[in-house]
Amino acid sequence: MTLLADKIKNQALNFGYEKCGIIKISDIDGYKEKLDERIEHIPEAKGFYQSQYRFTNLQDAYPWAKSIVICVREYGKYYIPEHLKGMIAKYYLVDGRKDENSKDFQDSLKFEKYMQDLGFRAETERGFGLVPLRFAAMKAGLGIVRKNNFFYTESGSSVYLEAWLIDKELESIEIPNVRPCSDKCNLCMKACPSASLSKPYTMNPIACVSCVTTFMGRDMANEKYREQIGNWVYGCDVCQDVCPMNKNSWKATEEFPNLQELSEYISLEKILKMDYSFLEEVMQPKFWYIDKSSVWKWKVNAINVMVNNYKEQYREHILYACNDSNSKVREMAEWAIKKLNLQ
Ligand code: B12
Ligand code: SF4
Ligand code: SF4
Repeated sequence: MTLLADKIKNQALNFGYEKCGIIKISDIDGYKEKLDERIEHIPEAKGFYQSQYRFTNLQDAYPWAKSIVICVREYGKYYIPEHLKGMIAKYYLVDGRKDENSKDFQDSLKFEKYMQDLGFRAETERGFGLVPLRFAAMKAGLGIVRKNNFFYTESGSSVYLEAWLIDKELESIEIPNVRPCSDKCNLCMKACPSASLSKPYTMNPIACVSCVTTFMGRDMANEKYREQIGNWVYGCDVCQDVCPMNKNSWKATEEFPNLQELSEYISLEKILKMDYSFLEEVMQPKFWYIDKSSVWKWKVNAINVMVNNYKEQYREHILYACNDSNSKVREMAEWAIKKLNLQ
């Protein structure tokens, strides 16, 4: 490791990252093979994964870039409101990628500026990223990928990844110090509600509850995995929550900005009564996987959970949703009434 690579890594740790590595841009070449392999195993996911091929030609897309700085940051340090567990995936509740109030976001900006002040060109994208993040983190030796496809460090899988393309040739690679999955363990696969995780190291994004409740799910009443969604309104944590390698890894020692206040506005019943201005202006910027024009999905997803686990107290709320201003919500509510025989 050069002195400069060492300096960057140390600065990342000073800014709160758990780990930081640097790989050559050409180290990412093997990702195409992994993506092709995924599509070969799960042919129905071909359409979904088409856009991921943007990660396979980084040298053409960014001819100035020489290396990738890849960082790991823990989010298992945050307190999660009890009533939202099992309903909204934990990562999305404490997602600092675009939240200007979060220290994670501020530190990311500071770290980027630090690299730029060193005289580098350093670029990232604080959404889905510019590079295949798990692959880059594996190549940098910062941890390992487990059978549930998640990237783990010593702190488990409640870590997210961030990367910058830089125009300087540098390298900083570690040797991971994490025990692999035991040959016998299949707890994550057994627990996956929709069999998206049917085999080790692969998954079907179209069947994944996390995808169905965010990007997809435009016709929930006829959704193939509707019942398997269970109680999830947005995202899914099952294959991580059951993993023994995550046991006791959630520390909950810090508050994520504004989460406690916001959580008081969220429950299945409250979602059905939410104003569209609240959904668009407060919920959407935080939970940005559902775009502004699709915020009706929150209500449809909430009705689906009410149907999957019906309680008498939901009746009036489902009836109320029959008068929602959005036709998708009205249709879902009417479908629920028939399905549950409420009238
Ligand atoms: C597309 C995407 C999705 C899609 C599809 C997921 C998928 N697994 O392909 C959907 C919408 C379903 C999704 C959902 C979620 N996502 Co997502 N997603 C991404 C994204 C943008 C690209 C992933 C991708 O390229 N997939 C294609 C496959 C082929 O590549 P891969 O999974 O990255 O890596 C595999 C290969 O590299 C392979 N591999 C490489 N080398 C080797 C070597 C060996 C020996 C083996 C065995 C395997 C192997 O193993 C990896 C895992 O299979 C990344 C961000 C990014 N820029 O990378 C986030 C990312 C993967 N998502 C993330 C998260 C947290 C989630 C959710 C947990 C959120 C939630 N709680 O609901 C869910 C969980 C669903 C799930 N089971 O994956 C995190 C994962 C962090 C971590 N610790 O691993 C990432 C890295 C975002 C981030 N900034 O941190 N996601
Ligand atoms: S996130 Fe949920 S649905 Fe998706 S693979 Fe994991 S357990 Fe299965
Ligand atoms: S549940 Fe078992 S097989 Fe799955 S990732 Fe965890 S240790 Fe590996």
